[in-house]
Amino acid sequence: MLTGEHCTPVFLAVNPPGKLPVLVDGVHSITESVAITLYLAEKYPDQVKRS
Ligand SMILES: N[C@@H](CCC(=O)N[C@@H](CS)C(=O)NCC(=O)O)C(=O)O
Repeated sequence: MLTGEHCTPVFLAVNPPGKLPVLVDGVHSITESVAITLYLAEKYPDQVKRS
């Protein structure tokens, strides 16, 4: 963000609102931090630490 990379055409092609974070996983492009967290927890359930 400090360099303005989130405003470049390459980044805006991935996430038009220009917001971070974005997770690109193969054909999937996921925005919103909560959605990314849920996606990763579902993809890697063995890595989820439960208290
Ligand atoms: N609700 C979004 C918020 C995303 C957001 O506002 N990100 C900020 C950085 S924390 C951002 O990209 N700001 C750049 C801008 O608005 O130009 C999420 O949880 O991912």
